[in-house]
Amino acid sequence: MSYESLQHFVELLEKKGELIRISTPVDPELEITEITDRVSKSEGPALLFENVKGSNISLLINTYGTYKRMSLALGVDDLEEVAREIGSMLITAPPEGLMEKAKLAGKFAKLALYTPKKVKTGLCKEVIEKEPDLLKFPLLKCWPEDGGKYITFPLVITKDAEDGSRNVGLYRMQVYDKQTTGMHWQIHKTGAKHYRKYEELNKRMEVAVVIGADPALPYAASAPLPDKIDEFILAGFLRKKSVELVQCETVDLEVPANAEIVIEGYVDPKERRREGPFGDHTGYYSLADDYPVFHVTCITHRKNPLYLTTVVGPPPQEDKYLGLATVRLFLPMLKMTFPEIVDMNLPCEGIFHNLVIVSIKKQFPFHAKRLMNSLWGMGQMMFSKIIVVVDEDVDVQNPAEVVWRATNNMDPKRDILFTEGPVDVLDHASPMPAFGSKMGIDATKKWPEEGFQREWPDVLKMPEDVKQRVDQLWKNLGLNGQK
Ligand SMILES: [Mn+2]
Repeated sequence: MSYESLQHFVELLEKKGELIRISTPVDPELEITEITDRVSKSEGPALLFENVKGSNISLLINTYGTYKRMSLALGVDDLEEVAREIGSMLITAPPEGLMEKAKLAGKFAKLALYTPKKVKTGLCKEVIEKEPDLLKFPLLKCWPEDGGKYITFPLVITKDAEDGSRNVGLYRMQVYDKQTTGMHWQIHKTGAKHYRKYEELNKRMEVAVVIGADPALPYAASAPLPDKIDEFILAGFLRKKSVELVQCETVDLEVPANAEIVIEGYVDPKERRREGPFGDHTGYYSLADDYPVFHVTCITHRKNPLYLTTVVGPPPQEDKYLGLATVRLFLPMLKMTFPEIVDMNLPCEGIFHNLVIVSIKKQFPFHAKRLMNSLWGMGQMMFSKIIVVVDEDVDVQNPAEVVWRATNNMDPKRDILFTEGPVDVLDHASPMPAFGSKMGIDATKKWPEEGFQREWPDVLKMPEDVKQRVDQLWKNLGLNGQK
């Protein structure tokens, strides 16, 4: 199902008891972070702050902060419904005949149904300000050593200078004054690639920034799509209805008609300004550095807009569920390339890319090492610092089981593989920024063909019939209340 706007989603959350309105005055400097941190760590509700000091605009946070709300944001009761649908669009074996090929093409053609539609006007045009002032919004200063106030959940829209392909990315924006912010696109991000082309052409790049829209949109912007795939098509597919776009006032870009707030402007080539530090999703400060500068030319918004924001910090935080959704939704696609993959877990405590645990149905000797190398060569999986590969019968969603099984099954000298390459820009331990080493751990059962000459023992397992007999006996054992 699709939501007409973020406020429509808020109404639904409120009906379901998934949102609390807070009318007590609170300070956007640190206080909202501390409140949200406590609530998100206890899997609490979305929070709508109606009385943020220094602003007349309400602030929405922890919107996606549980599995249930993440699912609701994509219009389903359980994310796995979306994963199954994506899986059914894909196939695990190449099509054999013409009929299969036609069917497959038909399934992908469904995506074309969800290309964005241009409309004349929308909610985001209710107020148009040509003398824009960013400081009227309830901007957060999240952590004590932060370089200033930040827009933390902006959808940053840019277009490729050559082919016009659109990108929607999430890059934090440090607000310097009423009409100037930083633009923190890291070197590997598509926004930065677009900007590099404009710099080569020595041309100004137009940018539009959306704050708050149908909840499928911010999720789509967070998803690791290939460069040329429009995030708005993914959003349309997720909400089962094309995203409606309107033309901006001062730049040649389109934005979602139902957006709460739109900030239009440009980034000049070569201009840089100190940005940061910022309390980041690693749970550490990312250091100050020089980044491009965004100049605001116009702000449009709904009459009573909601300011959507988030905080990141020591995990778990709200971003846990955005990351989780990505793992579940993208797993069917990964399985198409690697049918040996059974399941995958990127624990939020591993900041997603620091630790990847993957289970496989091992098909040939050294299969685990082959998979590690493949993953390090794939899109954003290249940032994986540690990849642990286990056999299919290990539940990767249970970290305790992974520790038990993986550490038993490995001989460090034989089973650890080191490699080097680009690492996440936020990695503070790598010897150089954005470059460092990665480690793979083959924790699968070792085969004779892999040079393992000893006997490999079975893992302990109680037969199902014994378990069932004990279930029957249970009430007579006087162990009520015990598991
Ligand atoms: Mn993209």
